[in-house]
Amino acid sequence: MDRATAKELAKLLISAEVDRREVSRISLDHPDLSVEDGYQIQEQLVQWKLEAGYRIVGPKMGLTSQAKMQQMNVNEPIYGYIFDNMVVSGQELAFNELIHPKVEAEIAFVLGRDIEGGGITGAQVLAATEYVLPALEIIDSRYRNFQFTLSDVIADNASSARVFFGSKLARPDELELDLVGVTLSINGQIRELGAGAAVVGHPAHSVAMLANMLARKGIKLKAGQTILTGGITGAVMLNVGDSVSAKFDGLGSVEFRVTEQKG
Ligand code: 0L1
Ligand code: MG
Repeated sequence: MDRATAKELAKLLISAEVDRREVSRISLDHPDLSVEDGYQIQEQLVQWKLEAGYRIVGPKMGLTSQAKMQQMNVNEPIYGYIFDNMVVSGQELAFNELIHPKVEAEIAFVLGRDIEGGGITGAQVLAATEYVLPALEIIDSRYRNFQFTLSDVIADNASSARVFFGSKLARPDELELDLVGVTLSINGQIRELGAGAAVVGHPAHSVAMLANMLARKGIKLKAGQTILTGGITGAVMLNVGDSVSAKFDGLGSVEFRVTEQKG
């Protein structure tokens, strides 16, 4: 795909996000859209956000569960980026800023040292990690009815929209992260549950895969970045008025309410 087309398609996705409007998936008009094309569009989208003054908090991994990978017929997760304006402070999610948000529970890693691939292992990731913390990621595909191909969703920055971080930080060696149990409740009812192992066997393995994928492009993970490792639970559709609460063994809880607009 040429640069001008990638830039044009990135602009379409950005305007969908800004105007809070669903668009048709790109692959309908571009049936040959490849994974490489998807990342090329994503790069243009990231560039646009950086030029608009937003700052990268860190990359995120998506499609890290067996179920999601099988559904998309892939054996490697995808990545996107979380920007500073996506991190919600407080405990309210403004519905009118989004299209059709879903929530999923994740563990985030904050790096104390750079990680430069390839051949990075989970053990190397744990050694480079300053702390881990619980998170609720809000995904909000810009595509109509969350319908997309793998290349489409890569172009759309892996559906990144918002994130709530919990306040409890832990050293990665304080917990067995694959065994951390998580429940995700909406309005007091458990809707999803899982354990850290749902994320490609271990959340640190997800970061190692990310480092190795980025290394192929000459990009490294940087000290200070906060990395979302992928959904431990399935993603649940949100509605105005919902009270969301996720409990993480050993990592406390993360909670928020869905409001019509910013309070
Ligand atoms: O964070 C994620 O796993 C989302 C990846 C994109 C797929 C989706 O929007 O469901
Ligand atoms: Mg996610």
